[in-house]
Amino acid sequence: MRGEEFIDLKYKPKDDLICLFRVEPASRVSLKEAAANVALESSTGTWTNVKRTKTADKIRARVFEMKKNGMLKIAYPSALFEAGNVPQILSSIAGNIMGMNVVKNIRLEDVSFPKSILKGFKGPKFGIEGIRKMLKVKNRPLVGTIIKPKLGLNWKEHAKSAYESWIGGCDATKDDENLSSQKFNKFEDRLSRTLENANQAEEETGEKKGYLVNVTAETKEMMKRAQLVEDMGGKYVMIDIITAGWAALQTLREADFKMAIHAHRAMHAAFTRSKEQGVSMMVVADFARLIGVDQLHIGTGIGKLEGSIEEVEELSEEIENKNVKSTKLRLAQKWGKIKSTLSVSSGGLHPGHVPFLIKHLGNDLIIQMGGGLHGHPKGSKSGAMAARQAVDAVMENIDLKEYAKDHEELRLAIKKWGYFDKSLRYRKY
Ligand code: RUB
Ligand code: CA
Repeated sequence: MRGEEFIDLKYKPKDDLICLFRVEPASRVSLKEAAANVALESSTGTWTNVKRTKTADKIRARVFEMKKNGMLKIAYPSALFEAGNVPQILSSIAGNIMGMNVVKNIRLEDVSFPKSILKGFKGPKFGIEGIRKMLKVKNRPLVGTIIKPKLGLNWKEHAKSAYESWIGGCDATKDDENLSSQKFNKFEDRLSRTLENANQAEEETGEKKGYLVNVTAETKEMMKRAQLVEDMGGKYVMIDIITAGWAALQTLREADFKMAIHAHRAMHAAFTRSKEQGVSMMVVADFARLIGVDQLHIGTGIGKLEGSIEEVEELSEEIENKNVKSTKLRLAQKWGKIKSTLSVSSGGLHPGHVPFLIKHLGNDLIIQMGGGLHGHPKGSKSGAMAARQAVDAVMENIDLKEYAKDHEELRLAIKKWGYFDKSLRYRKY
């Protein structure tokens, strides 16, 4: 068989990047042939024999585990990669191979980085500890909101909504993924007024308040905007990591601003959603942590967007733990000096979900509610109060309905949307 040398079931990876693939061969193609083609096309081979140099031979990828169900582990010697270049790594391990005719379906489930690759990246600047210090919140989950309506507010309305959310109890308010600098809401205007309001809210509440301002734009423009946020004393920038691109994210992180990076993942589902084809969210999360985002959206398991709570739990471990254990669809990873990234649960959430989220994802979490906060019957400030009350109730181990007896904002929220009781049964108020 052509490409036989790319299969070596005795190979013991050392300084290799490891990929876990699930492969479904095309009809009349054996798994072995499909596996060899994945390894060769993603490293040093092509569709026909070409005389290989010694180096090309030495640094070829090797399939070192192959299961009947199509699960493959492939080792890529680190010499295949340029230090600190995520687009180059992804063009190898998630490039041409995603569309080869010899496979009907192929999904990159996970990757595990060797020390030599970890060394080429900064990782998160703040990490969970740094974020908690910056916002002066010791143990509880952080409460965040996405200003809604996502588009259509002018900068004054936007800043006012953020202010109300902060004084109601939010630690962080953020722009939505598709708000950047539209005619009705220019970046500079929104930024200065919203930061002013953050300062005012800090004075009034004695708490720290973060504004996660979306700097997503063409790379040079994005950097200009990020610089402006730093100059104006902002604590955070937010970036849509998939639509802006990995190189843009690297540029932002490498600039080493004093601010934390909040990563939104809009568009990830275009390639993560299918269980048969594409690249998993686990892989997105790995590269995001490696480059160095401090906070990453990982889903809810309960809200408006696809993804089971088990998947979300695994993602949370992947980005928060120092040492990650392997599971059916996950490879072990020792993160070494790379700090943790804080999990963000967001998308269709309201205060009634809080017991479920904390139970499954723990306290190291940002719980973000957009519609579930600004849609409160009494408006944004009451919505924020309800969100914070829900977190306080869970921290004090009190059922939301019980807590709502003397917390009117929470009562109105769970009356509108329902809630999880202490045994995690979903109930109507
Ligand atoms: C939140 C919202 C965010 C999603 C993104 O608004 O729409 O963009 O959280 O999804 P709302 P994910 O609270 O009104 O649903 O977090 O899964 O990447
Ligand atoms: Ca991994």
